[in-house]
Amino acid sequence: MIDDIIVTRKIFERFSEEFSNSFEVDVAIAGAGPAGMTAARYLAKSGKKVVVFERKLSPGGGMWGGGMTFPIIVVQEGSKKILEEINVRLDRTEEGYYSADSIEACSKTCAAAIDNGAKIFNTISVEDVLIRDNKVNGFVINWSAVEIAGLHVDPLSIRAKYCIDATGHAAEVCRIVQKKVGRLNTPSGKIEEEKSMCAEIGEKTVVENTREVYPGLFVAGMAANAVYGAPRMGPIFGGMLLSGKKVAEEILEKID
Ligand code: 48H
Repeated sequence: MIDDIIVTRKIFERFSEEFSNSFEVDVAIAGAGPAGMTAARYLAKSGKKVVVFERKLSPGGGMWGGGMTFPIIVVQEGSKKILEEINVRLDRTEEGYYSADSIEACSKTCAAAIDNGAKIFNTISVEDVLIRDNKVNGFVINWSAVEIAGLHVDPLSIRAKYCIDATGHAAEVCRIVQKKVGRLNTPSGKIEEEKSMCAEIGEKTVVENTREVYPGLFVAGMAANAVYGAPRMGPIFGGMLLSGKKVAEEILEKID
């Protein structure tokens, strides 16, 4: 016999326990794309308490769809190790270029973050930040369903020693800080905005642009190029993975 109420209680009790265990963390990440999930994996592997908030039902961001929905991604020599570490099978196509099944790369990237102890909450959107003493020290979150329905429902907050904006092209968290605080650590003090496609430059700059953009807030992945005015790069994902690894390393150097 299956008791429907036991099923309901199990879901509610386990969610309550896991959610309340995530109210104060070492690192909070907005966005579960390749950059955010790779950062989550390395941070959690180093013993940090990590929570990821993802607006959509599925984590993985833009990596599922490969290039124009052909489910294949390309990575380059310097980044292939990040996928090899999690047993993604790579085909060497030409000198320095490797291809992978995007569904394998995406699902293993997500699984590795979870296996190392990161907690992902899907269907939750970051809608604001907590700021104390001119430092970002947490996220303000709400159900994506509330956001999508446009309901007037106040959000909740979580505290983190460091936060990462890994929201992709939109750079949503940096945009919020720009709007509410007025100044980011960029040449103009504002978001410089993403430039048109150039894989060669975009792949290099996405790693260089991965940094602390406001005290307590790091930017990684496509959001880093949007914030610092660099090009997009199409379906080559090495830069996203390297950016996720770099942001984890930078935070690990700073965190208590
Ligand atoms: C919670 C949010 C919020 C929010 C957004 O777009 P992503 O895959 O981002 P990256 O930087 O890891 O990877 C970028 C890559 O996918 C890409 O777009 C490339 C390489 N483009 C090149 C080109 O030329 O176009 O993932 C970001 C995730 C998504 O899942 C969003 O749903 C989520 O962040 N998200 N989650 N709160 N406010 N905003």
